[in-house]
Amino acid sequence: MAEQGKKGAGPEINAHSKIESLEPHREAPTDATLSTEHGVRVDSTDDSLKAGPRGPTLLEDFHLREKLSHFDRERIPERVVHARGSAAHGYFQVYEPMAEYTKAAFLQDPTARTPVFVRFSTASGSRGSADTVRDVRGFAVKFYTEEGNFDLVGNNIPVFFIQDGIKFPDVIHALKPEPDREIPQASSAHDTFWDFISLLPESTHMAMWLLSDRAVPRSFRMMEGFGVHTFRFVNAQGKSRFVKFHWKPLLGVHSLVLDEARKLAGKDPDFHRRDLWDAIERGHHPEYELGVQIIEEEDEFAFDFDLLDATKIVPEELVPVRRVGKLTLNRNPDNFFAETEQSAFHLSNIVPGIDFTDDPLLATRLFSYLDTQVYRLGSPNFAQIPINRPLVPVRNQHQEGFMQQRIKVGRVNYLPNSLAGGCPMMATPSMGAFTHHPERVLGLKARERSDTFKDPITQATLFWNSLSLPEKKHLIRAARFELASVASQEVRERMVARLGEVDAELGRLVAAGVGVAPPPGKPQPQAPGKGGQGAGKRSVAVSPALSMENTVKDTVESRLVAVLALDGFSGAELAAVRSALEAAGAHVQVVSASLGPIAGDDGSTVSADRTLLTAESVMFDAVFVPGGRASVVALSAMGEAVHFVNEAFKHCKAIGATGDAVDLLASTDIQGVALADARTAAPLLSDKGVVTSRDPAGLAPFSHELLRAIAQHRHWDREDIAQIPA
Ligand code: HDD
Repeated sequence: MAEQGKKGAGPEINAHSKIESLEPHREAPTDATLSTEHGVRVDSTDDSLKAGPRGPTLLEDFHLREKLSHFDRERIPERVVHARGSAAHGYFQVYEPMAEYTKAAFLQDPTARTPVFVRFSTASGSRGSADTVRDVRGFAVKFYTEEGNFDLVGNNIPVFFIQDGIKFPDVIHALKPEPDREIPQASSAHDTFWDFISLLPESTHMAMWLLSDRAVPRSFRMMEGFGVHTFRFVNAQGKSRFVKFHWKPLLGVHSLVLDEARKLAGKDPDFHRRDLWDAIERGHHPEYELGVQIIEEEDEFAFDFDLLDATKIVPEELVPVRRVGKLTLNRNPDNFFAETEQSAFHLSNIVPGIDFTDDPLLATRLFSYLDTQVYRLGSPNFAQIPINRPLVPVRNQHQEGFMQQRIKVGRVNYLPNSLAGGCPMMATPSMGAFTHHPERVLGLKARERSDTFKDPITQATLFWNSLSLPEKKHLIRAARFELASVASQEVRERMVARLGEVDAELGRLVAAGVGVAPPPGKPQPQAPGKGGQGAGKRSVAVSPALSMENTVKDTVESRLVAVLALDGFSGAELAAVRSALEAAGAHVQVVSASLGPIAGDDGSTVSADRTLLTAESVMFDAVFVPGGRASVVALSAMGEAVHFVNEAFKHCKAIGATGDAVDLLASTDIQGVALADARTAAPLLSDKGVVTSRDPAGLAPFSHELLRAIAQHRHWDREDIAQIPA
């Protein structure tokens, strides 16, 4: 098995030069004169053509008319869901040939790099909505393979609200702003959403994920992705196996806290978009391993749930996730509209070696995505838009349509034909033709749901049971927040009752925060697989893989650290700690009273990157305050600086202070809470992620300890400290 967590395998390609040669349509406006769309050069774009300097403006002004009429048509419909998104280019590389399981060409050659375009998104908000709202995140990957495009259109949550796509419009209508008042934007915290969820038991498992920290990711770079449905792998011999797809971020899975996410939605609504863009520009290329869970066809009914039910996971403890390759995002789009906005993902974009199953949710998606692209992009020729074009030749008899880009030569546009020698010919499987897996089907036509789909609670309870204590507390808080935003007492009661079915204590604790009586709770004892399919089947009571507590916590790579400093800061302390942070891959920004140079106590200067007006603790992963008496005294007197530290503490982030700056902590609410003895002369103290040192010779161990605290991501043991008001 390939080594897991491989970083930066293989030589770097010059992504741009390669892509430019593949994509002649990518143009940069260098060395060019302004022209009309028809190539006529323009002498002025500042004044319209007038009869005399005071007008009137003449209709004859073709440049003016073209400019305005093009502008008037700049908007296209936003995506009906997942309208808010951000994307990046990159490549995928398999670790070892997967021929035993699939004949997909892009999964065979470890030396080959398959170009990809990945779009991350929120689901509910409109195109201009905030990034950090509580929501599922889209994780859509377009692989431009040598056999055509393969789109893996997943989410950062491994299950879905509904089992059958016929209910998709309903769940989205309930989630989106209410139709009479168009409120609230990008938020599930309202009556219609919880009304719907409380009436639809199958949504319980997904609702639990939505209430969990997974729904407020720290970064697109720090969340998992899931194909959700069970797909098939088919090998060259035609043998089929079931497969579940996963994306595992090498930086681990990390979240924001609720208060932070809500503040960011106002203070930096582009937080995730900016994070993705900046990380790539800084060379911190996001990396995710492709994981597969492979299940033999004989095991189709071995589990206490149905593999075709998209509201269920296959616990990793039952079927391990095998990491088979790596996705690296190394290039930002050149043009948001042309690439990110016009990208059109479609589950039917599939390549030989991968196939569908009878999951009824998947079946509906196979229709909906093509349909939505034709509407949104305005023409069946949307596949000719550069970002959607495969890298392999396209040959078919499709004709005409709006914005047809191809000029097809000749008079033969039908099959069969003899006048064009029978071209284009049919391909055989050995030539790479896609052949549908010959699955035997037999059934009576009916609008029905399988009995094996009728256990909405067991896996919701599994999820709950697998969370760490802090994660459980966060989920309860989130549920209280969501349901306390619901005016209807009846809806709150119904939803709390459902949570009580998941876990009696969960129901009781949420009830206590939303003004409803504690629910009777879950019937005890609960046999696995209540739907009748459970007995003797493979199941687990706890799945450690579901808890973010067990994620990667050994790296600070790309983490943002704020350094609070004013004139008089300790030059030696800032320099030593900064270089340790940067050597470990963190990105440091100096936050000061104003932009420009600030003077250290040793004659050194640093340049402030941000000011206390533009930078807030919610935008950073950690904060470090170097000593230097003048700097510390002035910072202690500045409300913004004290608030910065308090808020970072409230959000459980690593905080470091050296020398005199340990006294700054005494001006904050931290003193007496985490740092009872911070004012002692002890050389190095580290308590609940607050690291201090008064020892000028101890900067190396201090930096080491601070790095360790940052890598932990958050120090949840602080959360019960009520005194911090921020
Ligand atoms: Fe969907 C977009 C993910 C169920 C219909 N969906 C869309 C996107 C993602 C997902 C990531 C944005 C793609 C992009 O970045 O452009 N959707 C999912 C997942 C689902 C799911 C993981 C369940 C497993 N979706 C689903 C169903 C239907 C749709 C059941 C309809 C029957 N989804 C759409 C859509 C969208 C879309 C309306 C809107 C814009 C688009 O497709 O391109 O067709």
